[in-house]
Amino acid sequence: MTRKLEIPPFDSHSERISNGMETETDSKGRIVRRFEPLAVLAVASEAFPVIKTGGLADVIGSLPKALLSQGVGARTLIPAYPSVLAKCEDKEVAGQMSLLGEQVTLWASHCNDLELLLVDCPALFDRRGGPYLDDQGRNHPDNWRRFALLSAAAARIAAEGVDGWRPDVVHLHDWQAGLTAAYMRASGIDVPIVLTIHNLAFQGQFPVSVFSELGLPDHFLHVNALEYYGDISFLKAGIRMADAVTTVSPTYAREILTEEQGMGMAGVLQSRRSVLSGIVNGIDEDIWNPLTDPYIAQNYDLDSIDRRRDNRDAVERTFGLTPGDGAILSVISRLTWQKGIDLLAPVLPGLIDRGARLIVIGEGDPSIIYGLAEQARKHSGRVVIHLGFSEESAHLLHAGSDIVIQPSRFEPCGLTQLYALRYGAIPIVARTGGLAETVIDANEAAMAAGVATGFQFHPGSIEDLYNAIDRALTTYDNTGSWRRLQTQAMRTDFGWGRSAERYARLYRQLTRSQAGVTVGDVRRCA
Ligand code: NHF
Repeated sequence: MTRKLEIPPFDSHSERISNGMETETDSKGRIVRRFEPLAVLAVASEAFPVIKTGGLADVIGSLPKALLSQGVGARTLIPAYPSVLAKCEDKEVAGQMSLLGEQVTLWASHCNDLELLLVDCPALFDRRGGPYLDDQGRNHPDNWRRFALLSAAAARIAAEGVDGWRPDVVHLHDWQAGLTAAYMRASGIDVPIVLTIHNLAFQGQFPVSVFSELGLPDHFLHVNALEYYGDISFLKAGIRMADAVTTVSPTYAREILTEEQGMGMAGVLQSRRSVLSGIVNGIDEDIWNPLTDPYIAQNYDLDSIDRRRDNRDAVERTFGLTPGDGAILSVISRLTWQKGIDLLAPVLPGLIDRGARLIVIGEGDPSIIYGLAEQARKHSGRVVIHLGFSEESAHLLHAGSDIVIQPSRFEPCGLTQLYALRYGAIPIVARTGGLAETVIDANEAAMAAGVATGFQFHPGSIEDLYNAIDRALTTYDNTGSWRRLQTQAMRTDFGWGRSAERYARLYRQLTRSQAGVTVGDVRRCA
């Protein structure tokens, strides 16, 4: 059974205030904030805990819970991959529809704190492999059709609702949901649309030949709509046609407007500059809580931080590191150029000379993995590579490592550094995107002021990465300074609170204004 979202009802004494929230006075005459209930349809290709390949899933899985406290009830639409159907045992049919020539069943399910809607179309989603790649690591050849179907289903729900529920706002995440905006505009569905870009590198670019299969009006094959350098792009459709475009940190929102970091979309984004903003991601503080985390060897908090030692020992044992006092550095990441993982091999000898040890977990580019595997062979017990990813290992590494490195060349937000801060593992991050704004560099002034939480270096620079590691190891050798850094890190607030409030405010602004600027643009291309 689908549980109905419980949102406090309006009060007759309430009065509307400028941000769309409601106020009322309590028995003592104090102003109490109340919210106008709002229903949001979130559309995405993955959602933790039912399907996860990366940080997107964590955000999709944790934002709805935070939005509830803002009076926003979200339902999350994702494809019914086989693993999702297996995990969501408790589900009921919420609708049947025919979309793009396919018969589709819509399931409603409740999982953890998520109200899920599952788009079930076995012909497109019952596959071996993951959401995007087959079991050989190649893109599913019909990804355009798979995610067009997800988008068409979202547009249908926006138009007709589902089991009596209708969204006030549709919130699209990344290219896989981007075409929803096109389907909604094509049918004149007047529900405000927010698009969030989690990583501009992934644009849903497909040959123009598939356009005729999408069931969209011919004039959408236009530079102001889907057309993208002779191809089509689902992400571009979303950027051009959403009422608001957000990305996952204010810094990344600025960076993607530049030719260097705009990944070919800078011009398109500049055309939507007035509706583009950055809202930094939060983390699920219930799941990522060292005091209650079931995956770690010993629970702890700031008051019992010495207990981290047991987790450190567990990390040594689990990953086969030679035990010792030298700092344990971890990398928990996709092993790719974007993540800057190729910068690590050159700094390893220096790091090992200082008595430090390194664990890398993840999957990715074979040439990068090969380089690291060489180092692991050379420095057995001091450098370990663990191919693959598991939630359990990630939690244990945050709890037992001293330092977590994120050397990304660009990083829209990054979540690993937020988990690290919460667990008292000190992040070393490239000064880019969300990394730049969530970690405060431990320079002399920040240390003296007691606000430092980690170390930053210039993205892409091996020398600067080495210097940052060197600075971190020097600080590590000074127990007092290190403890101050850990204390500051663990006190940082990276819950969803403020960011959920910003999303809610944005939704409410849109429901009041119904901008419609891009609809006009698209019509003009006819
Ligand atoms: O944090 C969730 C994540 C981001 O930087 C991350 C990324 C993918 O690249 O928003 O999405």
